[in-house]
Amino acid sequence: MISKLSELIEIARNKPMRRIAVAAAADEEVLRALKEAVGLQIVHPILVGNKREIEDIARSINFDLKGIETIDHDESASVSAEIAVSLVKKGEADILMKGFLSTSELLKAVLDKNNGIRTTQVLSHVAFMESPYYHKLLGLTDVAMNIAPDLDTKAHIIRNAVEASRRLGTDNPKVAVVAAVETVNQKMEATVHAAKLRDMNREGTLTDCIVEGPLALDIAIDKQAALHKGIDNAVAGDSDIILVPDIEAGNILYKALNFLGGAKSAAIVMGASVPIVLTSRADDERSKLLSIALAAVIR
Ligand code: COD
Repeated sequence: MISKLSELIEIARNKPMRRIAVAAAADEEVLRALKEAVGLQIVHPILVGNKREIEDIARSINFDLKGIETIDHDESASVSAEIAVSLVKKGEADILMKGFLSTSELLKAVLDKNNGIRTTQVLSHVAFMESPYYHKLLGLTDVAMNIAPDLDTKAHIIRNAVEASRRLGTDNPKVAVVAAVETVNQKMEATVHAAKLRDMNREGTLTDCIVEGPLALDIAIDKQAALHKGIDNAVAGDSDIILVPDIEAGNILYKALNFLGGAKSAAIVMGASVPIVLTSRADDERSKLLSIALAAVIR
């Protein structure tokens, strides 16, 4: 398993260069990250959006667009998303990336029954966090796509994160299904789901990982806290993946780690025909670059 997100860049550089279709590409942070990724020979972009705006931004950041295709259009961002998705569908791009448009606008184009790039799988977001207070990378899922997943969807979200971890070198990752407490309380759905997911793992319907839950976050990541509470299992204090109860809890945890916890992150959406780079405005240029590298490695 890689232990630092910067290793993603080295691994991606040793893989064939990936073609990345960027929807609504007229975004300075996105173009800055792409400029670096192109310089490192990780990706070859196809930029979709208003060509004049893209060129103006590129000029202002000294990003030489020579040899880079721009698909010019003047319509809305959702049209940009449709064009970028169609490039993937036609086999002309290996990765999809979000530019200056909302997450849901891009995902709607991805999920479109006729023109989208869904597979039979559930799509879900997984972020890998590098925190100065944790001894290894920590996968967080799903903090950006599935709003209030039911039990079955949570099982799929775990499978996607397990697959992402496997591709980064961790077989049989330890999955903590987090909640507010360690005991099942029928009034707290997260605890009920956690116990069922743990049972599914024990029964062999959720495989290639070790699932424990419900666990409070401190128990999931801190061995001393776990032992203090008398909890001693393989996952407690050593989680590889945290499954959050819903998008609200997840998004707040993700942003708290980034903005208050000094963490770095790389994130993608799994489960479509190609990885999707779905960074948000809150993510800095480095995190966007790391996410591009993650997508290139996972692809
Ligand atoms: N995986 C596979 N298929 C899906 C998924 C999924 N995760 N979600 C929906 N579908 C399918 C449904 O089965 C259905 O066939 C079709 O897509 C439409 O489903 P709806 O009507 O439930 O979905 P939408 O289009 O209203 O919304 C899907 C979004 C992904 C846009 C929605 O869940 C969403 O807005 N998520 C939050 C995105 C966001 O704002 N993130 C912010 C964090 S930065």
